Amino acid sequence: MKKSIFCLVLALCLLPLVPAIAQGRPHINWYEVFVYSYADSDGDGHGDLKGLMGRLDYIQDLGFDGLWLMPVMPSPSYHKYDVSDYFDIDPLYGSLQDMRDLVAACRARGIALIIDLVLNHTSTRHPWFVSALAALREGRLDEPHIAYYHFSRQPGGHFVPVAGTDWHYEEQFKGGGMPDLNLDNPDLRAQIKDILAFWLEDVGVDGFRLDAVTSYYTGEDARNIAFLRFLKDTAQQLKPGSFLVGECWKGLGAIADYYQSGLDSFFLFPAAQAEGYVAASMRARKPAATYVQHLERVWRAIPEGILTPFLSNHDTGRVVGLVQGRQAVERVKFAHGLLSLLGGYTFTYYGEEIGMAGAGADPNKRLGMLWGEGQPPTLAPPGVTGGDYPFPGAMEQLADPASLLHYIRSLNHLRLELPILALGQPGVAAFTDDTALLARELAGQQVYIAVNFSAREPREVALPGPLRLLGALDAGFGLPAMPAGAAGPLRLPPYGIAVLGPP
Ligand SMILES: [Ca+2]
Ligand SMILES: [Ca+2]
Repeated sequence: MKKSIFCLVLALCLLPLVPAIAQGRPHINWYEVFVYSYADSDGDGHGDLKGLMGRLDYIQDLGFDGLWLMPVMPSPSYHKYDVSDYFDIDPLYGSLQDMRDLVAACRARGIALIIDLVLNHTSTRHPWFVSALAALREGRLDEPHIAYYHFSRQPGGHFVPVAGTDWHYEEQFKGGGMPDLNLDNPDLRAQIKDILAFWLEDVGVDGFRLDAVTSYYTGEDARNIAFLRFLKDTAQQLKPGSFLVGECWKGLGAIADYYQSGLDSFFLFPAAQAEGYVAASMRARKPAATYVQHLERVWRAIPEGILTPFLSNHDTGRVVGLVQGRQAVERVKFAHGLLSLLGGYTFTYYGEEIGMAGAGADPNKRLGMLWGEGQPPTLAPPGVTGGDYPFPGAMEQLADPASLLHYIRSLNHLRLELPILALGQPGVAAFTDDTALLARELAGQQVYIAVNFSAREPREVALPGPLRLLGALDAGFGLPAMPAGAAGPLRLPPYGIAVLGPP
């Protein structure tokens, strides 16, 4: 066994880790829901807030204690990433009262609720933009909303002509009907404060997932970070302990820099997708050694911030495709297990718990949740060209203890029982080509996590002393066997993961 240098670092500088959510316990197992495709309460074929509310027992039973809703504000698009009113709920999803009811129902279950906040751009249908265009066409250049956007007479790469005028507007997500906002405008900043106050105080959500944070000021990381600090400070003043997580779709170094903003966390994009840490390590010739290298790089780059690892979201291919799991569900299970070993807040995209498949065009990744027992999913989003359901629906998987759903449920509950897995200071005790013994330390307590990366062979892992089995995950090959006397070695089945603590 090679000793990792990281265990030395771990021993020398164990810092107390302060959870990011100040009020109450931190929420560590997050579930991303596309309301449009989740659960329909009124029979119109589209998901809605009341439908989601009817599934909160399911979400809670799966061990999720945080919920991220993709945009719920009025918008002309099906995905709603182009907002036309920041102070309401899209009528397809329900009403503000439904949202307040959902907030209360989540709170009663101990589930934190955050919503997508899209501030880089609005819809072209937003009244601010409509007023600005009308004024430009009439030559009223002092109309205040013109300064909410970036209008120019110079055509350029990301500038789109305004019909009937010689003006152009900035649009970073070109062709989407999404004009970029001028986030320096003081009146707009005041509006943004009002938006945060409305959702945090009046509606009562627990925070935001901040969309496209590197596009606020494209190519200007320092200004993006400063704007994020403004958002975090504003949210903190309005509602201490509110949770803000940012979409910084960049490499590890850039993500680490963005933690300077004071935001609670950033999605760890390098862990996700087919080339990410998890899927790439599973394909590697020396999977454990490869994974440990990734872990140590991440922990060095972001030594104090809490990570937000995920495997897939609404913009990426689903996990089944990332790990060739269609004929080998144990690969999908192990990928979820491995992800959680990064530590931090894990985010699971709806439908991953049943192994839904979808890649390529965005709508393929956003199909209706399959509840099963003969219930049809919600209507497919416009533009679907693929995606399917390789495994049974949620109700069938709930009844099968060997299902993918039950693996994720066990994983989430293990993290809830042992928050040290998510929030502890991480380290690597030892590793071989295909086994690893990881460590977590929090408030003077220590646990070890033993992992067998082999897909076919059982492996033995030497233990540093007598330990007790605290929990284990069975990917389909059985549970680990604890040796007599508890001093090791521990025998792990293929893809086995065991958590061990002091005897
Ligand atoms: Ca509906
Ligand atoms: Ca922008």
